[in-house]
Amino acid sequence: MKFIHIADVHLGAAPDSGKAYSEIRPKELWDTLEQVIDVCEREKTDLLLIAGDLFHRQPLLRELKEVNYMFSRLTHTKVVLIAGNHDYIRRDSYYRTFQWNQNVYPLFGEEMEYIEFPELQTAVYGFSYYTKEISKARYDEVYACHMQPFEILLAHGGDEKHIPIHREKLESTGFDYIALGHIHKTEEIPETVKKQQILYAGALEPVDKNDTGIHGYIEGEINVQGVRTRKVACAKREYVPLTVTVDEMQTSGSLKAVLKKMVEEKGVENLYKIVLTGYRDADITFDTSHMDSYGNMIEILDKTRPLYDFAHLAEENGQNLLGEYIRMFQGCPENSTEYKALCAGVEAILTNMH
Ligand SMILES: [Mn+2]
Repeated sequence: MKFIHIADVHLGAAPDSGKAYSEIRPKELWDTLEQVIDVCEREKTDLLLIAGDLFHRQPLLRELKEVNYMFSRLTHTKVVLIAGNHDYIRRDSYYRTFQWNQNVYPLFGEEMEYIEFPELQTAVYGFSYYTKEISKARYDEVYACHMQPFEILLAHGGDEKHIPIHREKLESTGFDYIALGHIHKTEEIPETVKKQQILYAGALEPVDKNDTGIHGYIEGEINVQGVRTRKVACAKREYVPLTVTVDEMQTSGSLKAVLKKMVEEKGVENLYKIVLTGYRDADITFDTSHMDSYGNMIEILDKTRPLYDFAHLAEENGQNLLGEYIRMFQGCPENSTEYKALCAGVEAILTNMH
């Protein structure tokens, strides 16, 4: 039995609005889902498992029709999904009444239910969110009923307000595979075969600047030997954290050129979170509002410190406040709070003196 596990597609989200790429970003989320569906069709995947938050908010009727059309193109694959905390089954949710194509099996109950696929010797279990938050550890009480040789659980949550998950409890539930959703972060997963696997797919596409790393889906196969899984990257963009160390030769202009080159090397399609560190020339301040050459820098955090020659400054200002101030901090280590106070104070005094 071959499956593909995705989660947190967040259709309808518009990440980083106001940036150069943000207008096409909502469409990209749909395109990537379509790509996954193409893979299912090409590889004759038996089950497409969607572990919650297919939508970022309550789905519109036309969005459900579009998604259903995409699913209906699958000639072999069956689709099983649950609703997560973002697309929870609200009283007026279109999820309640929508007529899905016959190959789509929503597990939209508030209590645990399962669907059996005897031809695949597989049963898939799950329940959906009816509220935005569920603080009860509901997965602590679930178990496989052994209706079929292979049993899968779709589960969504893993933080305090969204069904806290205790891994050791999940391990004793008897499921062969637990397809998790909700945590967007992805981890490198080496290809493995185990009797049981419990995995987060991570967001299909990164939708928040904290969703760093390579995103995609999990491809798996279950047979009598166990569960084989492998992570497949397919997201169009990646949030890349970058730390750039400056030196006293750097000016705003030269730093902008350095950043531009780094972005070109790591991909102009990616999104960057930049931290500047190191010592800059004490006369220079970096104008970070004009450094985003490609419009893909989500944030630039300037943590650089001015490079003062404190000994020289103290000597030159033997008799005044500046000299006295510097001598007060004599010998403090460079990463201490005192050192920070020294730098900030010197900067303030110098600004006042000029
Ligand atoms: Mn979620």
